[in-house]
Amino acid sequence: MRIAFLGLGIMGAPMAANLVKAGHQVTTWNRSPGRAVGGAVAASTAAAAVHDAEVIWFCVSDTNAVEDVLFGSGSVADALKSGAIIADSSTILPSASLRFAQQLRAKGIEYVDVPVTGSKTGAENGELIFIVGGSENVLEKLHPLFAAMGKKVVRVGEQGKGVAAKICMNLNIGLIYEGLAEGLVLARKLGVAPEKLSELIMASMLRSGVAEYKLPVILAQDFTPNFPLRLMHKDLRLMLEAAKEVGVQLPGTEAVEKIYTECARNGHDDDDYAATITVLEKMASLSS
Ligand code: NA7
Repeated sequence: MRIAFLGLGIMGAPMAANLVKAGHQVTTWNRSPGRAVGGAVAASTAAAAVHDAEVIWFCVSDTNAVEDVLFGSGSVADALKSGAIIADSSTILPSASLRFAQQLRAKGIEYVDVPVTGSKTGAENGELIFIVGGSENVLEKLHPLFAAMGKKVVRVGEQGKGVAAKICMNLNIGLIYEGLAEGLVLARKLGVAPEKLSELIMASMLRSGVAEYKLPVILAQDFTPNFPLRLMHKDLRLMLEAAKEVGVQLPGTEAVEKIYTECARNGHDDDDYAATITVLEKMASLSS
């Protein structure tokens, strides 16, 4: 298939590389020049990347970035032919996703939300889980591409439901991780070694995917970003905004968002979100 891949960040670059590996004709574009994917053609503008594509895959930071690329100067929407499919893996506000789809449908362009879970490692290994929203008909056409980049596709419902489910999943990840981090900080302050608490967590019902993935990171104090804190912070804000739109209170999420604001102030934006523990440690006067 002829694919334009827009956004070669931590997730986008390995996803595009896996499409090339699967034999697709990939043209890439990234806002800042100098990012390339072996075997793909690099275009100098988004409009040039998409003009001949059957599928346009987005993987950019946030709602504003998607809107900019779709409808801003050098608009992708204007460069596309009727019948093109846009698959958006960016995690954005669900109501904005619905709005984009409506605007594009008026031009004969399908827009489906296909956010992912699995972090950098999942993207590199082609083991992402796609959490998708859109008509079965359109999604069916994307199956060879999902297969090239992921290990599972879950259709949540119509357009917009994929990204809605995604932010609810990240709500869980963000809050579970913060519970883990706070437990470890209090334990240390009470004289319990983090290694001992980790052993107990993994042997008991507290064991979870989040614990399994993040405990080694905490013990090694290695906060190289798999999922940068700034993006989880963006998602926490999305959860709060989406909740406000539908009249839901999220007091736990509000509390966690405040910790992320403190982390941003402490210069942790580009660390992995696991680095929130370092700020909790600092607040507890513990050395890292
Ligand atoms: P990264 O590594 O922060 O990459 C973000 C990408 O988005 C990168 O290519 C950026 O280009 C691009 N970007 C950001 N703002 C814009 C605007 N305004 N216009 C065009 N392109 C833009 O994020 P990840 O790859 O980890 O994650 C991508 C999405 O998946 C995100 O929604 C996550 O929550 C899930 P740059 O190189 O900065 O010019």
